[in-house]
Amino acid sequence: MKAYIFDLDGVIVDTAKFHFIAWKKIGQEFGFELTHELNEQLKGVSRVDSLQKILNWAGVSVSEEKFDELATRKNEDYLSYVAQMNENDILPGVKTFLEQTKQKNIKIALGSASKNARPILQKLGIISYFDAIVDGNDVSKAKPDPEVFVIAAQKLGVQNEDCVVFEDSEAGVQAAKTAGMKAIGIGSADVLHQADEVFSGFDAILNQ
Ligand code: B16
Ligand code: MG
Repeated sequence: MKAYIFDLDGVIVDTAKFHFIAWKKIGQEFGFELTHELNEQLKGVSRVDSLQKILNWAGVSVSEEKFDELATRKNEDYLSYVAQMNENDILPGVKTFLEQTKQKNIKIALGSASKNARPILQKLGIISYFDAIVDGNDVSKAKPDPEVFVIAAQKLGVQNEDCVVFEDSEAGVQAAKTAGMKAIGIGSADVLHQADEVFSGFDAILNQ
């Protein structure tokens, strides 16, 4: 394998819990309680598509203006949690794994749906590991469409079949498989059944 493509939220850093808290608050404004189970369907999904799903679950429709206001407010709330993060919030084993990947001359890319990916990597002090970054600002089609990973492979100059994707979301695993890449699930095999292999985290990969 020539390249590793990493998802951000839930793989490199546990920002997934901040997305959950912020979306839960938005749902409550419409009397809807977001559960952990339904939240799985929001992982890896763009901000706009996530809000649309929540409004559908809540059984409400809003004006375009209100929709934009809700998406903006959710992001501001999310960023207030992100602002408190530092290097210690990088998930266990990730930095060592990135270091070992560099030493093996395997290329490294980020393939994230988040529009906040670059500032988060900067804040965590690990942006310099990445040979290419593709995030929510660079794609027109959200996961499970493979676009984000296909662009990452192109930017790295490698074939799709030479890439391994590390993903915590169902949508992301599906995107990787559609792109013809190997998908390593980070999380639970019950949720990520389409992945080629599933690990609880990078510590588990390093210890295998
Ligand atoms: P933002 P990933 C995804 O990031 C998250 O999993 C998903 O929950 C979020 O809605 C999406 O980014 C958009 O994030 O609001 O920051 O643009 O997992 O693809 O790294
Ligand atoms: Mg993710």
